[in-house]
Order: sequence, then structure tokens, then C-alpha cells
Amino acid sequence: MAETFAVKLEEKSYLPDPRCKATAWTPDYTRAYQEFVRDPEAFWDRIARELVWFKPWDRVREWNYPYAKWFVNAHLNITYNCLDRHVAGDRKDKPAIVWRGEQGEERVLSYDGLYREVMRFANSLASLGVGKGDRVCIYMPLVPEQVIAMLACARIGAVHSVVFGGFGPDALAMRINDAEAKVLITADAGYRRGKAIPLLGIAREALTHAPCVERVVVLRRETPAVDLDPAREVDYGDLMVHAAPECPAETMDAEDPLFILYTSGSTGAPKGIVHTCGGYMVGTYYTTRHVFDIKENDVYWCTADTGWITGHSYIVYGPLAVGTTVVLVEGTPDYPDPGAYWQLIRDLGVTIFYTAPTAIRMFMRYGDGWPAKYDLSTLRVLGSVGEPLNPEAFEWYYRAIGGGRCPIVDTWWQTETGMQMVTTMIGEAMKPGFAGKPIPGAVVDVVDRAGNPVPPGTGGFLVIKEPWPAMLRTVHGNDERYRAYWNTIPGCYTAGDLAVKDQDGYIMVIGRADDLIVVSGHNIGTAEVESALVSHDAVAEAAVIGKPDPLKGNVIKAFVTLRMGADPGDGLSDELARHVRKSLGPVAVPAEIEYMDRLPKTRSGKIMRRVLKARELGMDPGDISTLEE
Ligand code: 6R9
Repeated sequence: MAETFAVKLEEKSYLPDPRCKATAWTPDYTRAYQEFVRDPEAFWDRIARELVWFKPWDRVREWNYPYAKWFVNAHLNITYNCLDRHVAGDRKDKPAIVWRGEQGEERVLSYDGLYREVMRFANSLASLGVGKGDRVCIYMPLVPEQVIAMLACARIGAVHSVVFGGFGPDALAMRINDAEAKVLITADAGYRRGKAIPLLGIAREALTHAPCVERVVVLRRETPAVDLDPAREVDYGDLMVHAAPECPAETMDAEDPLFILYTSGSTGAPKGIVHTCGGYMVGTYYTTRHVFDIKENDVYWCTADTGWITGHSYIVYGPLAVGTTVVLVEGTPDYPDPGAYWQLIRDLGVTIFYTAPTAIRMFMRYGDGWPAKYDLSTLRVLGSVGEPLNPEAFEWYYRAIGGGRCPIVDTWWQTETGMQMVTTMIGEAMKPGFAGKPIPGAVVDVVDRAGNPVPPGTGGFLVIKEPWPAMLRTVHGNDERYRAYWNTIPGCYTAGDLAVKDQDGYIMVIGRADDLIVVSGHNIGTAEVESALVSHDAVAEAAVIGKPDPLKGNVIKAFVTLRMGADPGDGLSDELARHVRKSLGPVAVPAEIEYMDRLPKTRSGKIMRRVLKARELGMDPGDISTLEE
């Protein structure tokens, strides 16, 4: 890891309409944060009591560094809070899921409808011999049955491992084997840009290397229906017809595992991050409600896939625990045209919209005309997650989508944190480029290698200093990799990101620590240079890497995609170099600029600099299972 380094901070801030603050679930950030710090256990105790538990906890938290238990000895079932609680209350007929397919097909499941489907499918799984603690792999397109499958597992205490439907057979087999899944739930096809993706075919291929799977449940969508192998495969619909309708929620200990989700480390095989029932429920419920400020009549749309942590926490568990209406869309943001999302927002009356910077920058590239065609006045809150939201993208999102009216919550968190940790709570001043401050409930800081906080304007390592309810409990089958998170910097959970704070305590995430480039002894964050490049009118997206150089240690090479209509000829590279020099100084100027049609990204939209670098240096790129096709 590199040492700390200076970062030049330019600050601009936006104050949202004071009415947002007055009605927010967290109306006064500073007070809420102080309340949390004064007595963290009382803070979480109060939130946990808003949910239903079968047996209360003896202690809120037990911290035995680096192992934490939350809601010790409490009993619960997360699906009871996502379903039974609402059906018994006054949300029985409220839409829980509003699903849209690529061809405009719509399905609406009320809370009661979802509840019934989940119970039936839970019984279906039980009939295949799935019980508490068994692992079930879910490899499905973004359809309501994916959510039903997750909740059905949780209903009977089975541990789900969702694998994103875009992964290929090797990535799927590796994840099935690592989790030793007994049952695989899949579909014959997912649809993308009008084409069918043969999930079942991929699954069958994966299973030739994954002998632990005993049964495969197949949701059939295609006509004519594909043939199933009666020895191992069973039709989703058939199971449902024969399943009993009632399935009481299994009693789970707060520390029983809820799911495993694989995240790719910078080196080595993907890690199976393990989350547990109680703390995860409380952390996602609280953040969903307070960060997005969800009210009873909101229509909430998170554009992630359920195959990522964002989908687990902020499509499924958090929003359903809160009891909101969740929009679920199968398809791509610019299909059939770049106005598809904006049309959906208008048609469905979406009020809260949560997406990723990569999507925002793509929309920026298509221009203001597309969103301008649709009335987006129902929008109330905008969210971002996954990568730094650079100031240009912030401004565009704020203006072109939010109409200068909606607060933007740029939420920093990870698969490992399970819940959002840093953002600008609604009503507080927003600073483009900065995610914001630790939410009440999280102790996040920027420190040097020894764990000492660095002064404002000095870059360092982003760490979490206290355990939090939705934290990962281990890495499946490899606890040593879990301990590594807590061993790198004394007393802290090391997130692996570089960040800087300003004098007001706002945190700017600079990028992954492994994305730092040392040029002539200066540490330069890839995200800083990329942000400078993207602030030029001609540039849509940029990725920079370090290239070994005998003189300077490293030089910067930039890979750039251009906005519609921009031309790489006419000395654009010189102009971009001047542009970066002006904003960051001469050390940060790329020595080389290469123009590309698209950048290599993970399927969740993160730029894979590692792949660019490997290509540039003729090296092996390592694990590329997460690379987009
Ligand atoms: C939720 C999610 C985690 C990594 C994280 C960081 C980057 C996520 C960010 C952000 C800047 C934000 N990241 N949110 N960087 N600003 N608002 O994305 O989980 O897929 O595990 O990735 O993503 O580098 O460490 P995950």
C-alpha cells in the first residue's frame, strides 16, 4: 500500500430545498450522529425494535475483535418482516413488486400475492429436500421469481447464493462448488436487447463440473417449452401447483447465515461473503428508510440486478422490510432507445431512483434530449452507487434528471458492508465529487497506514472503526481472508479504497487502493485523473492505468471514450493533456491517450483497469469472470 498523499479539493455545494429536511426520517444529521455516538447499542436497539422478532436479544452487540455478533440470541425470520408483517398490517393489497419486461410486459405482485408465492415456493424447495442451512444457488434473469426464490430460501432457513444471470459456465460452476449448493434454481432464458440468453444451457454446462447439485428447478419462459431432464430437472410451475399454500417462517438465530454472495477480490478467487439474518435485516431496513427517506406512497426503483449486493440489500431485503413498492425491470437502460428508463419513470410514477455512475455517464453521452422528452416530476430522491460519482456526472444527474429539485444520495458501501455506510443524508448540503459523511450508525474514517486519522486534504485509506450490524461475518470456507480485512490497519476494517476528507468531514472516494499510480514519487488516484478527463466536453468516460517507466517509476496512460459527435483528431490529445494539467498539475498529465469505443467493465459497471493494464503490459489479467461480454 502507498503512503498518504495530498489532494487538491475544489468545493462547490448544493443546498436542497429546506422542505426535504423538515419531513425527512433523519431530519437533523448532526443530532442523529451524536445520538448514535453517545450510545451505539441504544441507537441500534431502538431501530431493531421497529421490526418483529420471535425472541428478543440478550445483548445488542458482542465485539470480540475481529468477530462481532449482533442481537445476541435473538430469533427472527427476515421474510416475516418483509411479508407477514405487511400482510397483517395495512399493506396487504399494496404493490410490492412492479415488474416490467423488455417488450413492455407488466406484472404486479401485491404484498399478499408475493407472500403467497413465497410460501408456495418455500414448500416446493422443502419438497426437494432443502432444509435449514442448506445452500441453494439462484441463477436467474431479473424476474419476480428471482426475488421469490431468495425469499423462499430465507423462509425455510436455506442459505442462498445468487449468481448474476450474465455469468458464464465456469464462473457459475466455481460459485456452486465453493458454496456446495444442493439445488440450483434457474430459468430457460433471460432476455436482453431482444435476444434470449440460454441460461439453462449455461447451467447444464456448469453442472458438468459441479456434482454437488442434486436437483435443478427451471422456470420456463420460452414457447414452445424446452424439454427437461426428468432425472434431475423439475419445472417451477409444476412444483408450485403441487406445493402446499402455507409455510410458517422458520425460526432463525440472529447470527444464522442468510446468504453468501461472491465478490471478486483484486487477486485470487472470488470471495463468498457471508451475511447473517438479524444484523443484516436491521442495517438494510434502517438505511433503506433513512437514506432514501422512503414514505408510504413512494415508488422506488433501484436499477441494479439482484445478482449484486445492491440488489440484495436495496431491491429485495431493505425495501421489502420497509414495505415500499419496488420496481423491477428486466432489460438494458438504452433499449429499445436511450429514453427507456425515463419513459418508465414517467409511466410508473417513480419517486426514488437509484442507479450507478456508469449508467449516468452513458445517459450523459446520449444527451439531454432523451430525458427532456418525459415528465420526470414525480422524482423526489436520486441515488448513486458503485463508483465515485464525478462532479460532471453529479451536475448532469442533478439538473437533467432531478430538475435541480431532488437531493442526490451518493452512497458508498460494499458487498462486505452489506449496507450503505457513507452518504449525504437528505437535507444536508451536497458536495459534487464527495459521497458525504458516515451515516448515523457507522464510524468511517480516512487514516494512514498506522491507523491515525489524516488531516483534511490528505488522502489515505478508507476504514471502518467500529463493527456495524450488516457487516460480513466471514468469507465462506476461508476465515483467514475475513481476518485480513481487519489485520491490515490496526483496529480497523480496511475497505481497500483510498479517500480524502475535507474540513467539514465530507469523504471523497478516490478509488481502490490498488488503483493508485506512483509517478515520480507522487501518488495519483486513477479516479482523480479520470474525473479531470471526463470534465472535458469531448470525453464520455475515461480509465487510467500506470505503466512502468524507467525514469518516472510510472507514467499515466489514459483510455478514453468520446461523447457523441466528438472527434479524436485535431489535436484532442494535446488539448486533454492541457486540460488535466490545468486541473491537477503536470504530474497527473497522461503520457499516452488511447481512444476506445468502450471500456472494459464488470457486469455491475465498474471499470476494470486491471484488464487494460494486463493488455497494455502483455500480462495475464487474472480472474475475469466478472468482465462484461
Ligand atoms: C455497493 C457496491 C464496492 C466498491 C467500493 C468502492 C466502490 C461503491 C461507491 C464506490 C465511490 C461510491 N464504490 N460505491 N466508490 N463512491 N458511492 O458497489 O459493492 O460491488 O462490493 O463494490 O465499489 O471502490 O469498495 P461492491
